[in-house]
Amino acid sequence: MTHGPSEMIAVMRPLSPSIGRCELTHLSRETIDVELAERQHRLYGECLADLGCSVVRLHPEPDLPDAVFVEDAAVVLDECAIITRPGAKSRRPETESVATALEPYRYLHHIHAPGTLDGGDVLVVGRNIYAGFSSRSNMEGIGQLRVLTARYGYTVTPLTVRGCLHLKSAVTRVGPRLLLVNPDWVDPGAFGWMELIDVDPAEPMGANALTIGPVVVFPASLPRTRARLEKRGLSVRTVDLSELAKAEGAVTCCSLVFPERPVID
Ligand code: CIR
Repeated sequence: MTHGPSEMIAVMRPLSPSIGRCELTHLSRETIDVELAERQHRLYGECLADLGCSVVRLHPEPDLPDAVFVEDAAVVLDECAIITRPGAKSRRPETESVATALEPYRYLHHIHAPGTLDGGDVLVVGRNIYAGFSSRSNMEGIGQLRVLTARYGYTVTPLTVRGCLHLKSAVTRVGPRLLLVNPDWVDPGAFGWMELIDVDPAEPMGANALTIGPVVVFPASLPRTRARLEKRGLSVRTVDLSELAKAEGAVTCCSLVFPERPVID
């Protein structure tokens, strides 16, 4: 693992050559061009570095097809990190090395069986945590998340997601109290006190955006929703993750981005 002096950390993992055997829930299997996927993933990492992140690279896990999607293995809060227990059994061995990488920065908590939780189902907005009740995250896992985070003053609201893999396929944060949402996949009424931008109806995948400081990292393939973000005055950086999209991956899932705050004994 290597990282420089910057104060934002982005944990990433190299793409596994076995990605063609990834978990799929809503898409039919298509051939993934591993070389192109690697190039796109490298440019994504360069984009994060350019935005001021120190990239911490985990060791490769060539036999874990979905290991590049590090977001699902942990939830990093200011006070601690929660190591998840992914809903897909094939993904559970991914968490150990993510825990090792996060240990220098945060006190660690763990989700235990029979709970399941994918990081992609956890949206943090200030002290509000929204947790997707999905095919990957169950109420036991969400309940454990609630207990673990209550001591730090967070409230956890479970939300049912429909038609998509994770809560963050349906909604992400693009500003302090501004959300980008696909109202077909999650009930927008749940976010009553926040401002919402709807995805363009022609781009249902458009609700997944990665916000780093004042910049929104967004897929190049979704220009209509991008135009909506820009119209709102947001600064957008586009990345092309078309090959990882075939594995149901998007911009948030390839990194864990958080402020560096070493654990002090
Ligand atoms: C999976 O089904 O678990 C992977 N193929 C895709 C995971 C994407 N993760 C995310 O959006 N947080």
